[in-house]
Amino acid sequence: MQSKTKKLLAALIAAGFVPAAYAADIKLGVAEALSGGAAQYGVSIRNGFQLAADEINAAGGINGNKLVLVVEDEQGKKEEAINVFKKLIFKDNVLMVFGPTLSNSAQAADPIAQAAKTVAFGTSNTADGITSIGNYVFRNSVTEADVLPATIATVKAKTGLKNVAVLYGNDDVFTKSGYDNFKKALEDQKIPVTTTETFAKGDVDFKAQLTKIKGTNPDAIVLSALLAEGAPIMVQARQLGLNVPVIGGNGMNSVKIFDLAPGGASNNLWIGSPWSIENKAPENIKFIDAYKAKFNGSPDQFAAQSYDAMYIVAQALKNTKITGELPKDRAALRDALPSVTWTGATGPFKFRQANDRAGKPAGYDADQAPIVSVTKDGKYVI
Ligand code: 1QQ
Repeated sequence: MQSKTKKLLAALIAAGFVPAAYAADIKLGVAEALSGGAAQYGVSIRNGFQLAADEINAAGGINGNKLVLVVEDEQGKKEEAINVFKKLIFKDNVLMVFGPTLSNSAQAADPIAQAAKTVAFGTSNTADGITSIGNYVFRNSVTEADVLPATIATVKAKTGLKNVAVLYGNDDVFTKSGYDNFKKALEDQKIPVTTTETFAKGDVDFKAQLTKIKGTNPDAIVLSALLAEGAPIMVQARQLGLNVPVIGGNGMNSVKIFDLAPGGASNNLWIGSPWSIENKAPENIKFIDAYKAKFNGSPDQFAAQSYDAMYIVAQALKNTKITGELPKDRAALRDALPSVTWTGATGPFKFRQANDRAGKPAGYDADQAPIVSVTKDGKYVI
């Protein structure tokens, strides 16, 4: 485009006469928890998106068009996720939205994207039912339903556990869904539960529940928690002399646990994930090296999944003709996404269609198998 025409177009966009999608930039919304307790995950997620978008742009963008991220902090709160989704979709006119960080927020905000026929792509939502919201809802995060049975089976095989105590947060979509799936997996694998205890978001003292658990002498603790509560739970369990394995879900799968539960308190934590820092596949080594160089620290699963998600969307965009008509472009991106396959930091990836509550086809889940790791001296090892 000649510079005069470019200037005129920029003026028309600024004055609101022409939607921004007419520009050659492809605007993608990023709605993640960048402050508050869930920022433990959200900052890594944002870093993964930035790294991938920078790499894609440096390699020529999408058919010559540049990816531009519009990043918003949804604070890990569902009301804020709703606000941010509305801003990105209706004011910023983004082509699609990545996020939000927590399933708790996704359950509230994704219906807005669905109603606006705009893709909502979660890279960290693992609760049941998120992709039942509708056919514009995608995720590449592997669900608790897919991960937890494998995690339990591995710990059983490796430690010979005979029974477990269960501890979960009963006021969060993810921690409750983790509990439901743990319960089912324990029943299916015929592992008795010695006691089931609960906590709520914001709790800081878990000694009452842990003392009760200790009294039942379990072989392991099954824990469905986010880091904000899960890390102090590990610290207090170890203080009480409860040194049994802790079996966690996605919320406990972060290198932040080593800082939040220091001095060995984080040892013997078992989690399942498609991503491991130990995976020596070339795509993963490239990702880890590039992440370290850009952010001066090691990546985690959350960064790996957002990094891969950006490439998955880039693949879909390469097969989408961007016309500048936003509703048309949003629908075209949705239609191009389900058939994308991609081998990235988390290994080979493809989508699997989910059903809604009535059993009709809805959104898309990740079709990926987990690897189970255990923490040892500040590392997740396979
Ligand atoms: C969810 C999760 C959290 C651990 C996201 C960071 O898996 O809320 O679904």
